Amino acid sequence: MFRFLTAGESHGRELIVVLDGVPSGLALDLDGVRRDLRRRQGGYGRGKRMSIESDTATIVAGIRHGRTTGAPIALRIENRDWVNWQHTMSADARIPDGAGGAKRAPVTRPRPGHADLAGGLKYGHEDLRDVLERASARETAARVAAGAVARQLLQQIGIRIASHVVAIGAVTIDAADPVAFTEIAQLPDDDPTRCTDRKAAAAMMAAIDSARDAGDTIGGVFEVAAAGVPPGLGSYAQWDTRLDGRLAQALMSIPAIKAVEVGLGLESARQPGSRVHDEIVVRPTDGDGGVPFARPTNHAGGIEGGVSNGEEIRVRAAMKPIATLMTPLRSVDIVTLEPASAAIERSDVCAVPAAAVIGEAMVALVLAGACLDRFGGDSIDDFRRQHASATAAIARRFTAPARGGAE
Ligand code: EPS
Repeated sequence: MFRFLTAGESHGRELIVVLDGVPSGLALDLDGVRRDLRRRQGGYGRGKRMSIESDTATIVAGIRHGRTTGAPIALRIENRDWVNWQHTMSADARIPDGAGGAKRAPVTRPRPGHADLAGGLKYGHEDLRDVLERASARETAARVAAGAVARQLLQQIGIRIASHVVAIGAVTIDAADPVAFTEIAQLPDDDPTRCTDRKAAAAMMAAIDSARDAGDTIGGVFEVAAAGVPPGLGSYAQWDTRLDGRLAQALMSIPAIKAVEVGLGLESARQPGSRVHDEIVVRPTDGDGGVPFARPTNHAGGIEGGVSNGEEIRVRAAMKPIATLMTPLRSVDIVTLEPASAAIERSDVCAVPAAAVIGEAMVALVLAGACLDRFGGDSIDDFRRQHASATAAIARRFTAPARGGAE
């Protein structure tokens, strides 16, 4: 079974991810992992923390001489900021906060919109730092490292994943049709907004500047696209095997995501069926090994009945504004029970471009799991062979000699 778990606090020593179920024999390109980690650190509106960190994954287990062995893969990402927090975050009962200098005050004024209050009520914490350290989006660096491995697995069977930002606050890209995959994939790694519409990108940066000037924060929407996805991933047979459901859960699990859309999404509720559903037309194959069907539109976002239909997968996620405001909202001190302004922690003004990269990782992880469910494979050669054979079997059904007759 393909699965992963992360551990680590925002200002702890390091983040760890264990990724289980990756076939043996995959040549892992660590530069690819580094590249995704660097992309996640970027984006206009990030705070000062990102100038401290320089995220790099170190392989701890599961790889020998550059290839996966089939054993669990463990990766660690150091928190460079740890040196400034080692007493506050010490695991050792004999080292109290303040042992190395000034003691950090406990966090007692929960930030509306953050996990602070709900987490404190649940786990009984008096210092809400015990909540925010793990609820922090810092954890997503570990997901991106795991996602980079999943991406490399998917590349073996021709699946590519890219993302772009479609809205920041009220600024939305000007595009009646979906932005082409090639255009999304061509965005430079260091693009500050990850937006393909240059005019909208400038307005997005201005909106982030205005939020910062007002001591406020701003959210937005990103889209993840996956090309080369074979038909037949996921299933309608059980609720928890539906691919759209699995993608929605994965995207919703990214901190601050409040809504997910597949394909036309919310708009499909406003339009009649004749405008929503993607017609099926005949495609001359000329022996190209593909299926003799085409879809002039892709409102379904590549998924019908919880099953991938061979079109590009298109999913969008809406991120709320970051919960730490430099001009804080009203809150209540959980110790004195007096009204108080919410705590101010160093934070980002906008992290939507970074969230788009995290969205790519989550989509890669879900698709890798769904591909392994469908094609199996203890080794990468098995995985590739079974993918090729399933693709050929679908095409064979529709070639002239087999059609209508017994095999
Ligand atoms: C975060 C607060 C900030 C962000 C952090 C998420 O961290 P700090 O409190 O250290 O300034 O930078 O995001 C990351 C560290 C990251 O790697 O994305 C929060 O409270 O969620």
